[in-house]
Amino acid sequence: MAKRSALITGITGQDGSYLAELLVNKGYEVHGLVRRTSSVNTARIEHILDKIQLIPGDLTDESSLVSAIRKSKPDEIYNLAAQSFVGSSWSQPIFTGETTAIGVTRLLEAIRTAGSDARFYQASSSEMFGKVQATPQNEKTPFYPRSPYAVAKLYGHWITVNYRESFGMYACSGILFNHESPRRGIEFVTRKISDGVARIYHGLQDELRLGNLDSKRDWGFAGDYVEAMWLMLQQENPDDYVIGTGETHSVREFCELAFGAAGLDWEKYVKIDPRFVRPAEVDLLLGDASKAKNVLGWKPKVTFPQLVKMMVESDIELVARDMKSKGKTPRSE
Ligand code: NAP
Ligand code: F7E
Repeated sequence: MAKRSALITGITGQDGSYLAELLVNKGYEVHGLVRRTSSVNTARIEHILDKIQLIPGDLTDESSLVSAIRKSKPDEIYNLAAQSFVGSSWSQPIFTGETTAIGVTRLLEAIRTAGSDARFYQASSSEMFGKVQATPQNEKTPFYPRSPYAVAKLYGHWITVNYRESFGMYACSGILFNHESPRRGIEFVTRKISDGVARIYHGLQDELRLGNLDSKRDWGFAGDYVEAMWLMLQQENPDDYVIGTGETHSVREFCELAFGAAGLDWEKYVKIDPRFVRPAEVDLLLGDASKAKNVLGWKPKVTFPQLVKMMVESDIELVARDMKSKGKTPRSE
């Protein structure tokens, strides 16, 4: 039987790297769309570069998307590419809209132009619930986006639903709550904390500046969440699913556990800095993933304490390696 082919946009990102690993292990021919950058940014997929194929392209350039689809002939397309940092979406609202919102339509149109019958996954977000109208949030909860990023994701969600209903496409929107890992971008709060803890542990800095410690998130492990993406495209019918752990924790709790994992007291090091407080906040997110559990048979494996520990241990090791490479001595044990 011919190998199944998948095209992943955003393959250089956190989720793209885990999804590529998952699909390679399942025997897929994996293609990844990569945009032109002035320096190499394939660190997260370095270890599987010989098992995947990279295709140049950008969500702002539809012709490159048509070419990528013609070249990869995918059975499944995972649209993970986006300007994904909520904080930057206020300073770059138009770019965020171009990529995170209209980029979805460009990709859906490219599928039609290329005459492809690939199944389509759209990376939607719990940020769409924003100022939450009910708790916990499920597929029926009304949306109330609170940032240019969330507004853009809401457009991406509805255009996916609309192309499914208009053209009969197998298109799914996965409404994923926050998911983290040692590969998380450094600007997101969890990784900022685990990296900060590691630097403090090794004596490289003596404080960590953060914004709102009261906001609460439903944090899971990215490796568990890419499994749900794949499952959504293996069903008889396309549908939308909420993916979360069903637990919520504050940024403060994350700090407590993360500093604690390194034997440190967070209150001695964390300082509040208004620069990191957002113009509009999402106070509380808590996912109800019952539908995914019942229909897809999905549930998360990594617990919140395990996630925090995994991230802190990884950063302590990463910072130590970096120090050694610069001739500095990291703290031992
Ligand atoms: P990420 O680490 O920020 O990765 C984003 C990816 O998109 C990168 O590969 C980036 O490429 C690529 N990209 C950005 N602009 C592009 C463009 N114009 N054309 C082509 N590629 C472009 O994000 P992530 O955490 O893996 O998240 C994956 C997706 O899920 C995103 O759409 C995000 O918004 C969504 N999501 C994430 C979460 C979460 O908690 N992680 C939750 C819900 C939804 P470069 O490497 O070149 O920058
Ligand atoms: O913020 C608060 C901040 O940037 C989490 C993206 O993957 O998940 C992510 O979006 C919370 C917010 O993630 C700092 O105000 C406090 O309340 O880690 P974050 P996010 O905004 O929840 C969703 C589901 C996505 O879809 C997005 O793509 O932490 N916070 N102090 C801080 N946040 C940051 N970044 N930095 C701080 O210093």
